[in-house]
This record gives sequence, structure tokens and C-alpha cells, in this order.
Amino acid sequence: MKTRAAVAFEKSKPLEIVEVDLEGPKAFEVMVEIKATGICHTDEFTISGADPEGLFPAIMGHEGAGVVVEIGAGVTSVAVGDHVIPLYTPECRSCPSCLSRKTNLCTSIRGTQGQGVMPDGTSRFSYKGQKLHHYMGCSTFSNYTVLPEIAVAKIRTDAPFDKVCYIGCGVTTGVGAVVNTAKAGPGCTGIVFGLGGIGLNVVQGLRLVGADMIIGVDTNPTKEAWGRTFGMTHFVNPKTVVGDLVAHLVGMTKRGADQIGGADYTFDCTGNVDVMRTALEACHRGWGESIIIGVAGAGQEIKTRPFQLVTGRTWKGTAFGGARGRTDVPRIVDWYMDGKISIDPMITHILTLDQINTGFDLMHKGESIRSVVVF
Ligand code: NAD
Ligand code: AHE
Ligand code: ZN
Repeated sequence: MKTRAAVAFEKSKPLEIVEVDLEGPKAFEVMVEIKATGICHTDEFTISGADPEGLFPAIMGHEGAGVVVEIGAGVTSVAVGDHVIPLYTPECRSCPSCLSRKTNLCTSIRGTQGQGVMPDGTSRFSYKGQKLHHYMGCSTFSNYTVLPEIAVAKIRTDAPFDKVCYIGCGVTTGVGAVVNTAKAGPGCTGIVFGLGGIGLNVVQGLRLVGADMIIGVDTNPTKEAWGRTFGMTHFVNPKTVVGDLVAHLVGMTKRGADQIGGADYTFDCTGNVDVMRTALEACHRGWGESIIIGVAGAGQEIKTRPFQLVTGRTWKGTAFGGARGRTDVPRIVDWYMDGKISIDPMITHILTLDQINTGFDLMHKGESIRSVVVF
């Protein structure tokens, strides 16, 4: 069949909106009509050429929601008409990683997913006879896409696609980093570096668990108001700090009899390796945990003095907020529908597929939190 899609033919070039060919689902695959998709900074990261796994031509997008329109042989967990959120971190429930209960990083199809193809090693997408790569196993910048059955989460049918698509990455990543990865609890202190589409969800995750102090750090002063909307209690713009930023943040977190300072939890939501170091060093001696969410390009490395770890700080990372998609995503949709978490104000721009490059322009200018393309 034919479907409209935004194709990244080459790195660092605007996406081209064209009609592509899409093959139907094979065994254990489903075809989904994507109703809405968010634009995440990771799409920009790959399009820019910084992603060592980046493949071109490809159909990007990994933050979608839609309806199952066709199922392949053997599919039992979803049916035509089901509402679903595609999962770039699938949940097969049978690979060693899923069975370990220690990680959400299902490994059953990670190899082929990283090669931009379906589990059988082939692509369902082509354009004028040329193969197009899938992206992160999702390719939600296409009106129709094909996914493995284990890479869709079935959700309730009353949830609005143009809002819950954001649960396909940003919301789950940010809130999950607090709840699943940090396992933060009431009374904690947290510092969130980067108040964008991910960082604001970390802020609301910290509010959800009852954090006492939520410090937001962003070089864009317009992000202060955004942070406060979702529970941030203090804002720091590194550009206006006189002297050392770590010392400044540690000073802010000295409380009561504890004059050592440093946050219980810090989160990098920028992808900047220098910020990652600051985040690690701004967490509390003895027990502070720093969680890396941002992704950094090929060749980039993190560093700190080993002393920072010897003295009890922990450096961690998280993908998709540690969430097991088929199990946790429907619950997060419920949290949204029940008013426990907020999504609507963060969706600052609704675009058509033809306007998708505007979404990336808004991201570059720091003018959007999330742009959502509605098909
Ligand atoms: P975004 O562009 O919406 O937000 C980034 C924010 O960081 C902006 O507000 C920007 O002003 C701020 N910033 C940039 N440089 C800074 C600095 N030096 N100090 C402080 N703030 C700074 O991006 P996003 O969609 O929120 O994504 C954030 C990062 O998270 C990206 O690297 C993205 O690829 C990554 N990400 C990771 C996962 C995961 O599973 N680990 C999931 C989604 C996104
Ligand atoms: N391809 C990059 C890695 C990018 C990365 O870490 N991606 C996250 C999701 S970002 C969502 O916006 C992820 O899920 N990582 C786990 C995995 O298996 O990729 C690189 O550096 O090679
Ligand atoms: Zn993402």
C-alpha cells in the first residue's frame, strides 16, 4: 500500500514529505495507523548525523499513538481496532533481559532494530524501489507503519492520540527516570539539568513522588516559568551564576544540620557531556545519584575525578525511563486520564505532516516544549 511519510534521505537535510510503499505485516507483526506523533530531540540527534547508529534513508519518529489496522499471522496480544502506543523499547517477556527483572532493555530484537529493519532482517518501507530504513523500530513519521507485536502497548480507547503520543517517549522517560530509575521518594532533593520535553517530565515526576526541593537548571531563561508550572521550586541559569556552578548548586542544597550539600538525585536532560559531569558532582557525597537521560553523539565521552565516585556518588543511565512498555505504558496513560500527571500544556504546537520541519525549527530556537504532528 501507499502511505505518506516524512523521509530523512540524507543526514542534516530537511525531511521530505513523500508517498512511500509499505508492505503489510508479516508473522507476529502489526500495521498501525499513526494518528499523532511527537517530535523528540533524539529524532533531531539522529537526523543531524551525530548518532553512530544513524542510517539513511530512513523514516524517523518514535513517539506515536494510533490504531491497529491489520495483524500478521500468529498475533494474539492485540486486534484490529485496538489503540496502541509504539514501543522503541519492546517488551517480549521471554528474553534473558526481560526475565532478569533487572532491566527494561528487552534484547529480543535490539540487533535488527539497530540495523533499521524488522526482526526478519527486511524493511517494510520503500520509495521508488529503494529500501527505506525503519527508525528505532517505530517510524512514526509515517501515517501507517509496521511494528513487531511485542513493540506495541495496548491503551484505553478514550485517551486522546494527540496527547498520549507523548507517553511513547518524553513523558515515560522523564517520569520513569524518577519513579523507576532513581526510585526517588518523599522529602528528597532533585536537580534537573535541561527543562525541555524530557526535563519538565522529570520535574513533574519529582513533584509526584513528593520531593521537597526541585531545582531546574537551564541556559534558556524562558524555561523558568515552564519549570515552575510543573513543580520546580528553584531555578538556576548557569549563564548568570558567578563562579563555579557545582559549588553554587551544592550551596543551595545545604539544609538544616547537613552542611555538606548536594542533591539526592540529579538528572541530565541535555545530552551535553560537560553538563553530565556537573550533574554528577552536584549530587550528595555518600549517597547522591546522578542519572543520565540525554544522549550524546559519536566520540563524546563523560569524565570526572574518580574521587567523586569513591566518595559515594553513583552515576546511572536510563532509557525510556526504565519502563517496561507493554506493562507500564497503559498505566501511565491511566495516570494522565486520572489527572495525576499533566501533558496538555507541554504540547505547545500541533502541526500537519507537511509542517514537520517547522517542528524541528521550533526545537532549535527553544520555542517549543513538544510539537506534535497530527495526521
Ligand atoms: P529539548 O531540546 O526539548 O530540551 C533540552 C533542554 O536543555 C533545553 O531546554 C535547553 O535550553 C537545555 N540546555 C541545553 N544546553 C544546556 C546547558 N548547557 N545547561 C542547561 N540546560 C541546557 O530536548 P528533549 O526532548 O527534552 O531531550 C533531552 C535529551 O534527552 C536529548 O539528548 C534527547 O536525545 C534525550 N532523550 C533521551 C531519552 C532516553 O530514553 N534516555 C529519551 C528521550 C530523550
Ligand atoms: N543510537 C544512540 C543511542 C541512543 C539512545 O541511547 N537511545 C535511547 C532512547 S532515546 C529516546 O528518545 C535508548 O533507548 N537507548 C537504549 C538502546 O538500546 O538504544 C547511540 O549512541 O548509538
Ligand atoms: Zn525520544
